[in-house]
Amino acid sequence: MNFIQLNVVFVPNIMWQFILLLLFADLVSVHCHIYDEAGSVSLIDKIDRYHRSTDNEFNDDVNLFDDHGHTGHDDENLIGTSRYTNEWVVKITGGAGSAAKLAEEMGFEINGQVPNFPDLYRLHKSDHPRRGRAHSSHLSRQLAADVRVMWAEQQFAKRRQKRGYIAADYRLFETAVEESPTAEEDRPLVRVKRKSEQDEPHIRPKRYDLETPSKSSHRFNDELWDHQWYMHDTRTKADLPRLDLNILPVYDMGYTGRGVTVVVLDDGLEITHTDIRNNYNSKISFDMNDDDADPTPRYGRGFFNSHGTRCAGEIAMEANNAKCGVGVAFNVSIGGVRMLDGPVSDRVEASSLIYALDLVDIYSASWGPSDDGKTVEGPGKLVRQALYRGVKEGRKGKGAIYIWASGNGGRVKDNCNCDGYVSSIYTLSIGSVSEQGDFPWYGEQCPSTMAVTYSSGAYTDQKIATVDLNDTCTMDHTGTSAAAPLASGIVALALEANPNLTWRDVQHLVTWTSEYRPLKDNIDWQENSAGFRVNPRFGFGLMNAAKYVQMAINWTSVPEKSICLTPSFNDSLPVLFTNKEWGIVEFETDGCSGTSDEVNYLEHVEVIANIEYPIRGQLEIDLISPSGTTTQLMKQRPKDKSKLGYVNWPFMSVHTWGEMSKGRWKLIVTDVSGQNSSLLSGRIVNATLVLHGTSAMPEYRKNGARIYDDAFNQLFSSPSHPHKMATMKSNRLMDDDEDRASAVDINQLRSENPNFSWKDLIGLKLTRHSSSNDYN
Ligand SMILES: [Ca+2]
Ligand SMILES: [Ca+2]
Ligand SMILES: [Ca+2]
Ligand SMILES: [Ca+2]
Repeated sequence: MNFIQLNVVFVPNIMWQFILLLLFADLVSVHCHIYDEAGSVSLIDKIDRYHRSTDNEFNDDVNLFDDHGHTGHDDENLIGTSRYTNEWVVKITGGAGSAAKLAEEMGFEINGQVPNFPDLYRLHKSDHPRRGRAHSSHLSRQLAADVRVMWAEQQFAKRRQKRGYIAADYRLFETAVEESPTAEEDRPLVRVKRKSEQDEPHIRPKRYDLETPSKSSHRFNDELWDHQWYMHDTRTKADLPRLDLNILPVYDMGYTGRGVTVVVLDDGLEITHTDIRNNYNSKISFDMNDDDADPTPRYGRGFFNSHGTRCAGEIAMEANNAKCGVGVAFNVSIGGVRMLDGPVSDRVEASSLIYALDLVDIYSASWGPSDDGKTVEGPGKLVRQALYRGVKEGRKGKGAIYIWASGNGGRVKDNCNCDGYVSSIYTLSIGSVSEQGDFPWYGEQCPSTMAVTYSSGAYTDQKIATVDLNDTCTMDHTGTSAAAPLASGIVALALEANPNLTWRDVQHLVTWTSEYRPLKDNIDWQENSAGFRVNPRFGFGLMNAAKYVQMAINWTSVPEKSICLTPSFNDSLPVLFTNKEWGIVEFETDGCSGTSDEVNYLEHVEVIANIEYPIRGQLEIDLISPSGTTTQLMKQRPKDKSKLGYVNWPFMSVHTWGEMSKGRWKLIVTDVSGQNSSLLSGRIVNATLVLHGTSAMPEYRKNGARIYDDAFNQLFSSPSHPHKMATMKSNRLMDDDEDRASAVDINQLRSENPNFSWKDLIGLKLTRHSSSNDYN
């Protein structure tokens, strides 16, 4: 496509952007409040409106229909296809009576109010196809033209992918089952038992190990407990890589999730499961797909619709009942909202995200737009409102916690910053790390990821144990789907310890307590100028439950947040660039100093940009902060050949967390295709830097920058067992002084043995964890 064509395509947008930009310039200079039909709206709402006032999603949805149109090859992963439904969501003034009258006059049936959204009603057109390819814009226009209607939007079914079942991994798994004598049944539990017989002699702790609290095989009688490697330290030697999330000390502190409510938004929840039923809370559960109170999944062959139940089990399996395993927060109150097993529209997602908002502490979501490496999709109008309402009104104003799986598109080099659910500042997005401490093959990179928990990795790596449908258990839950619920469980433990944590405290705690050390052998770690170590694969690192909860107990809430908007510094927008020469936009900011929007200490940073280019996936976008931290906002996505560019897309980063906002920021857009052929050119039409943070320094940072030590890799010690501290100390000395000559290179081991597993590491000394002082 040549440049002239591009211009034609984008002219309306450019005009529109220009208007918005003017509006923003005005806002920034006078810091005024604006008003809409709902009354007073503050600047923060304005940001939200800015995000949601784009026609970007619409373009991309069109793109989904017309460009990609991939269907069916992995049907089990794809929930619905993109189609317009016969439902309109309409904002109507004058109450229910007025809405009913309007519906009747216009030939619609009214299907009630959208719960939790004042003045929003669901209208159905029964003589209209339930699913149609085309947008019936004439009907939308007809509705919108009525004086009682503020806006009307036809709902369409989005593609939604569960982030658990990964095609390649899955095929391997099926092959393995076929070869086994019990192939006729895909009941993983059968395999579990056989595996456990085989492996037990190797992992049974030695006697002296049992004296340390971390050797906890006998703590619970649950059948999968010994296989929940990510929950208790199964090492038999102190110098092996640590394989757990440090959860047991939290139980020793007395926290098990009691009184905290967590809802899993997914394809249903088997509420009668022996290991779930005692923790099940019907008040926070609902079935959006069938509009009833019972979220029980629709049963089918094999793993069909087991995803939500599996995710819920990781959080809420009952402890010590000899059934399946132990949930991270095993006394938590668990709910399920069934919403993935049917057309997933903006309305369905939004209603789910604030379902029982007055009762729910944590919403856990392990799904999202297709991880196909070419989709750019963010939340629709209602979901943006729902997330915003969630953090503002949830938990009596402290904010609901949204925990999101970062995506499984690593195989196709997808980038989680192309998923607006994950990159939203309101969601705490969680990626995976394998038991080897490696970034898994399915993992997606992006600087909005906050942390990782353990999950599946290479085929030989262990997976996650949890419940399965029909009152069974499994050890084969995988992907970032399995990682996010572990984080939900950890945050639930912290909310029991300190119910006053705000949604932002929960994120700050992640930055302050996640572990860099177990992941340090991976590339691309950097320390930002505030002393936080960050990585586009792992965020701030591996979650450390005990440290998280311990810090949470005496936590001082972070100051109120503010938002400082900075339009680009360049006089001469748009900035042109080609595949031979990059484009740069600069932002000069004083952090809105002296105003109510003052931001000195950064939290999230967003760049909302309009970038035109003939091949979207060839663009890499970097942001350089005033203190020199470079954040890769977008990496190359070879599969993304879209000509649409990025339209008002918010690129989010947490890599400058804690840094000072003031000074000059640089945005650099580069074509990385290395094409020598014909000249390709594009334009950065506009870009706005959005700085989120506080004017005062959060309390927890006042004693200096974060100290990264090796404590996490030591054998466990807890305050209730002070005599174990000595052991830890001596372990540390051993680590430092160990004869490194005999150490083994883990990568070499792996290359020599294709069936290499973590169990092969037992008894070996490894080079990868022997150099402990490189940062101290
Ligand atoms: Ca139902
Ligand atoms: Ca159990
Ligand atoms: Ca993705
Ligand atoms: Ca997020």
